[in-house]
Amino acid sequence: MRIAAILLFAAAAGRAETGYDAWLRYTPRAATVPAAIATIGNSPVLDSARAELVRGLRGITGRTLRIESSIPAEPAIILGTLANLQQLNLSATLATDAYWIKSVGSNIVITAQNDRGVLYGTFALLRKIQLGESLDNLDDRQTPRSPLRWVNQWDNLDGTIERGYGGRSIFWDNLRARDDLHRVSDYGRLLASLGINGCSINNVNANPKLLTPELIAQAARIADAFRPWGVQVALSIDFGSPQSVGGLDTFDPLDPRVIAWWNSKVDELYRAIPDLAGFVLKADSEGRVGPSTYGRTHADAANVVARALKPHHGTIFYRGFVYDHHMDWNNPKNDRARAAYDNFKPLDGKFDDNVIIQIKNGPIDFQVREPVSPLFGALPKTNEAIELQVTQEYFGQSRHTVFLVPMWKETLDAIKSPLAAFAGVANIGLDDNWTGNHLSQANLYGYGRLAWNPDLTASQIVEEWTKQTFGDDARVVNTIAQIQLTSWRTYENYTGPLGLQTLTDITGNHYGVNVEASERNGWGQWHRADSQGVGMDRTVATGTGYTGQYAPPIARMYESAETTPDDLLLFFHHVPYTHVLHNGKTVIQQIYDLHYQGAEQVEQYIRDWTLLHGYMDDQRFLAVLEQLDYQAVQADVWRDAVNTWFQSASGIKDAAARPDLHRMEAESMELEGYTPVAVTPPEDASGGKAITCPVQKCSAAASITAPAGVYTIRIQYFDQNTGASHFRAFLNNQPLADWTALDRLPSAKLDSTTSTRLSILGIALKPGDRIRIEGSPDAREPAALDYVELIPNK
Ligand code: GCW
Repeated sequence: MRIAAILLFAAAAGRAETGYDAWLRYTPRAATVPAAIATIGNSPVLDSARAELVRGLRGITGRTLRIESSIPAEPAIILGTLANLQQLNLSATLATDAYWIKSVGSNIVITAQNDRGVLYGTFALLRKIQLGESLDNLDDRQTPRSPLRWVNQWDNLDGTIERGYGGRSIFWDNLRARDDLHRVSDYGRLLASLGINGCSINNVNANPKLLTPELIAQAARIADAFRPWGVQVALSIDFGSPQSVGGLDTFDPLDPRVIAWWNSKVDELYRAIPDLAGFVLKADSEGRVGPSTYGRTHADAANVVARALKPHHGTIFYRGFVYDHHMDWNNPKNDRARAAYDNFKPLDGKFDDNVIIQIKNGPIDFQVREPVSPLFGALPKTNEAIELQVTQEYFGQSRHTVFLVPMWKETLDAIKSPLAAFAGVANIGLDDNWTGNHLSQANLYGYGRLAWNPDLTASQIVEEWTKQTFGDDARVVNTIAQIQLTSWRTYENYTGPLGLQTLTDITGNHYGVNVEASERNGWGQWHRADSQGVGMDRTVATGTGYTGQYAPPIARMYESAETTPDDLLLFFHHVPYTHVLHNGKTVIQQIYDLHYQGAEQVEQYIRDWTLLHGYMDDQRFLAVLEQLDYQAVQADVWRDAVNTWFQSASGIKDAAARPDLHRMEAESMELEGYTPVAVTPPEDASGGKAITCPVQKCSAAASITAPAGVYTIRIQYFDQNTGASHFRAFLNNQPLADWTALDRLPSAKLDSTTSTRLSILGIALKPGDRIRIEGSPDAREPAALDYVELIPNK
């Protein structure tokens, strides 16, 4: 929270702008297009295409297209499948969902092999217009690289979303589909604009009830809402269903009764949802049941379901995310990264042709940086899908701006084998702007664009997205592109550089810092940092042997610390803190420096963003400013916590000179009522301590010793989710600020997750001035304070 900035800009707030339209805003611009539209053929999907074109061009040109049902004499935009446009003598062979936009005389023809392709072509034409591309002599044929491009919702039937940060589910509430499903249709439109053709509508940690008749009927309503946008519904299933909802005494995939049960259940589903796309299955993973119960293989499990789907042309995505989360951490040969390959490699060739193995981009679990999963390309006789996580579980959970496309690009560029499908764990919910943060919409956009064409570059994608979402003023486009394109590196710098993985609370909320949370437990996200060194030895020579899962040239590169890129050094090697990196710095100094650099980069984003005031609606401008401001605070918290932890573990001091922050620890101030408490883990609070107020009102005061000057006063406090404490700050007894701690931060504890601050800008101070803070607890939140810091104005 940044007091002066918010007040300054709030005064100028204008038209309400929620961000609901995402990248489909269709704002006015010059465009010369025919005045009529002719749609040849009839279907709900073609109706959507026509309606979208009318809506889009009305927004862009201010004119409403005249609607024709046959090709008129005057110029028109003509929509129809190749089969329906035979009179135009267009000869082409187009794959399913591919489209062709072609100038024919003064007409613009949008055609495809199927209606959905026509819809995709329509969105593509509107995108071209919004990007200001020329419409002369159009001849653009686009074919999606993979036939199946899905999003996975991790939505629970009660309306919560696992790892969802954009609000509650748009699909479910209270064990039913929502009564009002208009958000589902609107989401279908967003997905169609990207060429996404499938959506699994419930969490992979699946509630087996979904396969009961009552809920199948609910799922059918969702499928109806999506259908006009060409998005086919899929379901996440629980492998124990034959027993838990089917009433059998077994779910053994080779038992004839189980086989019969799946067959009849799938037939029942297709009666309710004739275009059901298929299933997603998480089995034998993180407590989900699977074939191992009966000593069967993943192929046995996948195939029993695949064979039931086969007559209906359905597909099963079987997740490769299978590992033991009770691994003995004392055994240095144990390695979670090996799991997917070890489990699936021996089964290559055993899966039916409508099974797709869905593999996360990296071998662990959506960490801030991982190498590419060695399973890609290792199953030449099996269909593979890549699973990308659009929702920012380990990436600041929509409170931090992290544009994931550059990371996905590195992975996709490294995968040389064909991908049968894309699966993206979506980041949307009921929030007005869908994703909880305006800039996080770009991740959904980028996922969809890459699923269609993985050769697009990150810059192309961010530029397209920005122009459509925020307009094409050069300052806006350059600033936003620059922030987005560097944001992954920035986040990595202040969370877990050098291949450490995200140093977050692995057993908790996956949000705040907790360097040791990954160790001494069975989850296997170990970095093995101790007093001597850091990193996981995954080499064949002395470690877990993981590097041997890669093809020889890659295996050789990772086998030696010398040839492993610094970004992944600690993922593959255990080294002393004094190990020298390719850039000449020691590992420990690099950890310190990158954390400072990352935090400073976020400060720079704020300065850059501030210059966009007036270049967009105030509502989105302010929302992003506030979000970046909060991110900067969290980046400092991360920086201080990680650096403190490594300093105490390694015993090696940070060699760089850091700016004097004039920090006053709360526990060293003059306290009335407030009591010092130890914070766990200690690195989460400055000096390892905070102060809490056990009574109705407490205060902490101190005299300033910093030289006279103008400062930003930062008050670092804790905002738990157990109440809304009230604070007041005074300078020489004059009121300075007054605020309530009611941000939505995902923790009830005093820790890095709840550590936040208020900044008061531009205050003239001189030695001897007194700062006093009053805190009043609320419910179970004790108005805790960490420190007060004075930042001199530059
Ligand atoms: O990253 C982990 C998440 C779980 C998730 C699991 C998975 C749906 O923390 O919340 O469960 O991955 O991908 O199955």
